Amino acid sequence: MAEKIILKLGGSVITDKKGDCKVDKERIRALANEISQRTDVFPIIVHGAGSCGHPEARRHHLDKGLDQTNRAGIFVTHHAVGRLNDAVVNALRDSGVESVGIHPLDACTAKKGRLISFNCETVELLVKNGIVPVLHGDVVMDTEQGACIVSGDQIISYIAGKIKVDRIGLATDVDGVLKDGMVIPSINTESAGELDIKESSNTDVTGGMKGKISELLSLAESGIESSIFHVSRTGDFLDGRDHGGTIVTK
Ligand code: IP8
Repeated sequence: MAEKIILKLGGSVITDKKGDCKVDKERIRALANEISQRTDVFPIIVHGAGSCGHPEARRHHLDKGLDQTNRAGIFVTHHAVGRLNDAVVNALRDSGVESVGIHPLDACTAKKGRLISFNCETVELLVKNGIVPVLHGDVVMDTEQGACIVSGDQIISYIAGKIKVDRIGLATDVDGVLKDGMVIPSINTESAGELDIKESSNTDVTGGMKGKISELLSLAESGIESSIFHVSRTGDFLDGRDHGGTIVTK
């Protein structure tokens, strides 16, 4: 039976972060092709927003919640990341991988920026029927602050708590978690505390690498490991080989 995995495609690897919703179609096509060649892994795909969502969310200050001035940001932000989601789904389908987009705005609610509901049964049933679900970071309605931005990393952490998966991998634009320019092969809560992990670019409303590590560490605390590696090593991760990146562990 194929291994069930969660594969996150970082926003910075599938968009040009300097552009305004500039989708990197070539990279997405290459990743879709890579995925289509594997029959022994079945992925649940989650992607970030990159330049299709972060600038919009920042512009409408949705990370601070909803008020009378920023309601249009819901549509604008969701529409931008939805465009990226369509590009990922279309590339997968063009490569022969049957897939469909699942949008957190439609499927989830949050409280103070944390997911409180998401019926993962749809994801499970899609997998059971051989259809790859493609989820993404999104704007989500929030019972306390009106709306919030939920990162793809938070989605991963939530899904992995509900659906049993064999492996979790995050393809990024860096080789892994770095210290003095070198990849740290594994980190846990204790060792991460000693590192100075920076929040990334100021358009990233979900905390960049710092936000990612904190989601993955809480997942690791519940016994679920994950891997962070350079996007060029995605094939190695899919095949279960050494990916040269960082394993986030308990
Ligand atoms: O790129 C952010 O998701 P991330 C989602 O995984 C939006 O942090 C809409 C900015």
